[in-house]
Amino acid sequence: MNQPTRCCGITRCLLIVLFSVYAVNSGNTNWGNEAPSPHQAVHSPKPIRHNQIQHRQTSRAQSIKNKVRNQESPQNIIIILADDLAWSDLSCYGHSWHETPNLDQLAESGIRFTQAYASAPICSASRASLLTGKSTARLGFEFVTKNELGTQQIDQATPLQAPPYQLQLELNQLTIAERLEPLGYQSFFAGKWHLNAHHNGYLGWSPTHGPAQQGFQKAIQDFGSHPYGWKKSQPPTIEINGEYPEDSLIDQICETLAEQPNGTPTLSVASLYHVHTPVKTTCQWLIRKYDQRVPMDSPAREKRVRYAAFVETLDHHVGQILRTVQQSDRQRETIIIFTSDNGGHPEYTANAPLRGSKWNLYEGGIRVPFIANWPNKIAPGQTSDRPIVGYDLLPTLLDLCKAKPTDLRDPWLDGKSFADTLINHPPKNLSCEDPDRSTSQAEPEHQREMIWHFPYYHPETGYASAIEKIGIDDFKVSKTHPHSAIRVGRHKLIWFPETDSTELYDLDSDPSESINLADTSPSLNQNLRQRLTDYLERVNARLAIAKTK
Ligand SMILES: [Ca+2]
Repeated sequence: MNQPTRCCGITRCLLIVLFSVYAVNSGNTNWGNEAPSPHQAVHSPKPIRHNQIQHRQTSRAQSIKNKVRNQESPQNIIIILADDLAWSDLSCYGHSWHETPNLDQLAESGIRFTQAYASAPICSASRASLLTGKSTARLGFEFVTKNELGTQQIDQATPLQAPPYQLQLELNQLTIAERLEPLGYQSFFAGKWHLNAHHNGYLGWSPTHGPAQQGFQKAIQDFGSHPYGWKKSQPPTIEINGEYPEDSLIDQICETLAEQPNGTPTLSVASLYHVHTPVKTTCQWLIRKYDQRVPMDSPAREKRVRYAAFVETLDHHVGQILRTVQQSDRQRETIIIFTSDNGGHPEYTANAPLRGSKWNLYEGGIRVPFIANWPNKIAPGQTSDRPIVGYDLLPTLLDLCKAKPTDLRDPWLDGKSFADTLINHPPKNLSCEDPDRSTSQAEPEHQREMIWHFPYYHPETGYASAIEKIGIDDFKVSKTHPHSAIRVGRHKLIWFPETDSTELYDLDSDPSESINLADTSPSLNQNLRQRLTDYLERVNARLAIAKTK
């Protein structure tokens, strides 16, 4: 079996380890010294050499800060990451009964992408890719973290064996926080991490591979009002229209954003647990509201009523964050990115017109909402059909923050900057940019490759009873076989190693992936298959391999 590429030399590894130690030791130096509350697990700073480190950090940040300000880069970057939110779930993406006024407003005053993708159809892999700018194939991180090392065991005989589980994002991988730190940015992470082996309970942060070890100076672990945070009994229900339960995660995110000092460039990642299962709400008024709205003949109606309440709760939380930014005097210098880590859950939401769902590489599993808002730079009311993918975010932010062009051309990055679409929309203004600034200039957009790689089976429990065919709005979990995909221009090819077969779709004319062109367009099929194979070989991707007898 091939081993995943590991990209650093010894010197680079040492530097990264030293930086990680420094990041832990200097944690919380930027936004005050508040004591962690009982529900909060902040990575504590060690007191040694605290003042010295803080002084060095502050003076360095000050000099770079002035440079950043002069170049009109965003002083404040906020990434709001939803969990499992489907492409079609928001009202501004066409949902007919979900009410999402805050996200709709964010889109109306910024830009909304209609062909944005997550890097993976599943949590951990998608998040690892988003934070590093690398594909899951290159990272060798294609599935979700587990409690311990092992290999996938399925309750039905399968011809292939998936690669061993990956338990964490390795420390030698540079995250967005670590890439922005040399440009003077301080970083804050709150919420769902899911990039280490579960520690002290499901989704618990590890003391060795948590956000503090990956470049975030401040980090808050808290489940808030999501059912993950419920104790043994369900909290009291809320009957009054418009009232929501207290959410300690959102409160702490807002407090931190409000405390961020003017003049310090910051990156904040608000990684929210909604709308991931378990889909339970204490807001009875929302249940009543959507019980009136969801059509009586809707499949999975009861689940969809609860899910609608969940989506509106997510929107409420985003609204709290947006209001905090609006009430600060940093709003015009703040870029807000909103997206989801993977497609919608098949049992709870309709992904139509897209085929598939979370856990597979049809469009419903990977196409997600993506909104960007920056009052100073992004023209309001824009919509873009440019295909972008989660691993593009890191080079895009580096581009906006005026990283060196050589950093953007890092051969280990898979992402391409789409900064030109953000700040120069409509495209006629592209000539204002230095062509060396954006990597997207280096390759014609219609030739650009996007890659997804999922060499696993799913579900691990209940595979035998899962439905065989992946359709549109199944409202059931289906069997996912190992598969990989490539999109170039309007075409997408999916390769299934079990049968060494391919499916080829024209996404412009057939977004539902219903007409397989593999046999009728053999030349194109062969071309994309070869490009996918070449890429997987080039990055030494881990493959599902034949089982030994
Ligand atoms: Ca997810």
